[in-house]
Amino acid sequence: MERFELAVALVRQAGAALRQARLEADAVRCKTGHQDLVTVWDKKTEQFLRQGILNEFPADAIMGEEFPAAGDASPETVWYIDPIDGTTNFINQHRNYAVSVGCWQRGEPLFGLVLDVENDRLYHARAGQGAWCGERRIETSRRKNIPELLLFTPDVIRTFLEPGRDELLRLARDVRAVRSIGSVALEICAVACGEADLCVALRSCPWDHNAARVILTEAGGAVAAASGKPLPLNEPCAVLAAGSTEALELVLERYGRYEAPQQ
Ligand code: 2AM
Ligand code: CA
Repeated sequence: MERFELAVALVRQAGAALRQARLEADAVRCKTGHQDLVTVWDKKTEQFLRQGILNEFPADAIMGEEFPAAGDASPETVWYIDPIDGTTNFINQHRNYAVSVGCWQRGEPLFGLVLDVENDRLYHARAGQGAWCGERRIETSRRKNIPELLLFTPDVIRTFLEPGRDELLRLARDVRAVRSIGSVALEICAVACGEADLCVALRSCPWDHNAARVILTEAGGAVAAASGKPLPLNEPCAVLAAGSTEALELVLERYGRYEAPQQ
């Protein structure tokens, strides 16, 4: 089986298990604080995905959220996996969470998969072959008139209301509306399918955005670091995603380049 087919099968199986999952109160733990959570299901699902990948492709490296990076120091093929993107939603809502799996080879994207688990919607893209939601081809909205844009962010308070966010707050006031799902992967996919026009995620990790960025760029969109620099592959970064390169550049030009403070 090829990597893409394997990934689709694993992600679908993981989604089916998560839909059945019921959380016991003691199955939730705080990681860095009360807003950064992990459940037994995050760990179980990541283990399941890792096992499935490494059984077939033992030389591949995996960067996932819940376990230390595995594999070669300079591997040819790297997988970025987030077993549950939107863990808070998984716990409190049991919807609006995703399984995210991206795969890159020699620094170039191979494919990205983001499963909106409860809606059973699989966003997928292979490099050079367009972006899809299930059987449906998707593309970005192409809107670039700022007052018409819908902006998604996974964390409204940190994005707009912390010190040093004046320009981002001005952007929030100038766009048509701000919405939050609480899952970076699903918010970037919302831009990919034209349901949103911009996404600003100031604390995003490679497993949060690398699968979705392939889907977005295949759908005609663009991503960059919020500083305007290219979005790195292997480091946490403040992410700006838009429906087109033009829209991305317009936002950077009018609202400045946001340099994330050192963590
Ligand atoms: P998670 O659910 O996988 O943790 C909203 O909280 C979004 O930001 C989610 O996509 C969430 O991913 C991500 N997120 C939460 N805490 C984070 C952290 N400490 N660093 C980076 N991303 C985080
Ligand atoms: Ca996660």
